[in-house]
Amino acid sequence: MIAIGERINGMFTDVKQAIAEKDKAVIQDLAKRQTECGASYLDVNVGTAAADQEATMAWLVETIQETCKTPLCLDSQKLNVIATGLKVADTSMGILLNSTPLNKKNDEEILDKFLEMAKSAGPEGKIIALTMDKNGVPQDVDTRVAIAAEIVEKAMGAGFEMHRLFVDPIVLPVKVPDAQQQPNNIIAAIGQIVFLSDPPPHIVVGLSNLSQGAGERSLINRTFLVMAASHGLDAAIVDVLDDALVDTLATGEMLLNKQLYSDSYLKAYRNA
Ligand code: THG
Repeated sequence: MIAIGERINGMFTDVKQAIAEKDKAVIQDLAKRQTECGASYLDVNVGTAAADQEATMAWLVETIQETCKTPLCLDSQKLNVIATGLKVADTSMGILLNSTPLNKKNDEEILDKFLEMAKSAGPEGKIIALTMDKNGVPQDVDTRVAIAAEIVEKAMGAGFEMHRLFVDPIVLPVKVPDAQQQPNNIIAAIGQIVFLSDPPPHIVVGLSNLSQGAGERSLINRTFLVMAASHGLDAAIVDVLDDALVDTLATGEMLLNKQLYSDSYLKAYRNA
């Protein structure tokens, strides 16, 4: 599983405050701890409170890079904010641009722009594309898979290799009324997306969305994570600082024969 550390996100009160006070230590501590806990990428999201989102993205990227070399996952709904992050990011170890829908009402070419930006970042430039289009976020399995198929086709047409494409079927809070069918739909969609191409694209979710507002957050997150992993999910934006979640993931991957069993498999997973 490719773990993308979720914690450097202005949605969290400590990060929001650190951004407001330009407190580098809080951000750098989160960057280091998530890296130690096995994050392959660090998600960087300025949140909604920042007055100047572009300047905040640049500050976060530079602040993180002063302390570690972990590749970044630039996370914004705004193309200009991602573009600003990309300008100051060290892309030599890789970069993930998060995220684009298939298309937008006011921007039919948004996916093509993301593909071009990722290509300009070198061979390890990658993107996350949401199974979402100008009509919004689909709730059913078939539309999710159909949009994923169009994303895969466009990426292939642009000569963008599948290992550089992450498809995100979009996880929503299970607590929302009438949303309880969604986790199962997402798992069904994942099971089909893996057959869209050979090799398939990566499949990623923002896991913590699932449990927003719920009581048993960590339990809900880690249970869904292993269920989805058994159907082909191979990446996730997660709280890598959650030990129970990482242990469950390690156990799931061992049972799926993706990690070798030994009596010390939990330790081995963390050291890998
Ligand atoms: N897909 C993609 N990118 C994403 C998401 C996605 N990026 C953002 C988000 N979703 C994934 N990251 C988070 C980070 C935090 C939370 C949820 C998802 C979260 N935060 C607490 C809350 O809202 O309750 C913050 C409260 C606090 O502790 O301060 O739940 O789906 N591609």
